[in-house]
Amino acid sequence: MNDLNGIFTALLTPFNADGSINFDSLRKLIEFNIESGINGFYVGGSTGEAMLMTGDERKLVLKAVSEAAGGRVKLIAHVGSTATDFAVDLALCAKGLGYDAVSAVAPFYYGHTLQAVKQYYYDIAAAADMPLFIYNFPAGNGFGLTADIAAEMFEEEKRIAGIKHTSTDLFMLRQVKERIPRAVVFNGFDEICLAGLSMGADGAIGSTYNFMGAKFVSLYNAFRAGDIEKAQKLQNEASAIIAVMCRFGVFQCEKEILTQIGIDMGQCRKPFLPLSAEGKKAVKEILINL
Ligand code: MN9
Repeated sequence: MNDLNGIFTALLTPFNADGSINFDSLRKLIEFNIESGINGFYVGGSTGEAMLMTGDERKLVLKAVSEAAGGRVKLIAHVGSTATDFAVDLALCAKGLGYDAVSAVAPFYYGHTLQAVKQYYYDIAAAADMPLFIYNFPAGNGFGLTADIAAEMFEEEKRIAGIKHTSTDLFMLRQVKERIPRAVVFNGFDEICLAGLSMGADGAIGSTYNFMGAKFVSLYNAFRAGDIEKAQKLQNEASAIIAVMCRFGVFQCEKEILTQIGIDMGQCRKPFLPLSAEGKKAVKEILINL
């Protein structure tokens, strides 16, 4: 898993005005990101609005991305779902398409027991027989992964390769790295990317990399080269932009920014609300400073 590291864009899904997937824009977005120097794509996650898509749509996106990327960057497919069988089906699809790894959010909605959550991951790993990244997103799904639980899971299932850590608990990130040397950990909140890297993250997966990939690649390289001052400057610049986006809707702002720079992204699916007039004004300011 040593080659899965660096900056991964959590790929947005562009939609047409009628709500269908805009594959032309998806290909443009992929080119734009590869040109920005990112190391890979995380496809079909929260940012991709996968939870607002049908299973068939999720598969079509997985296929379109693997074809367009054509082996130039690494690919992780997010296959998480409320039902193990759905997740397994998507994982098999990703495997057939040549993805490097799969990832899954814990099964949400029902308050499952820890044993049931673990079994969900083991079933996906066994069926797909490929590296699996636990998508740890406690604020989004209510399942609180701990370093203890992670250590048990990595021990019990060797195909579990890492964690996408979308949490501000960086002490836990460090504990995972200390206790599970083979764990590959990606930082999940872009506004603390540098902090995550400094606590031992191997890379970062994020939504704002859709349009700020070049900035975060520079940040990553500066950090690895030991130029902390430069890395901090880049993080602070990015965080100022992200702070504005958080006020108006992160995905809506990302889509508006990309649309303004020439990649028609359309709207987020309902129940996301469209970007407000105030949000559009804020995006204009962001664009001036980009
Ligand atoms: O994939 C994203 N996580 C979520 C990562 O959206 C839950 C992040 O990139 C955030 O969108 C970003 C803003 O909070 O850090």
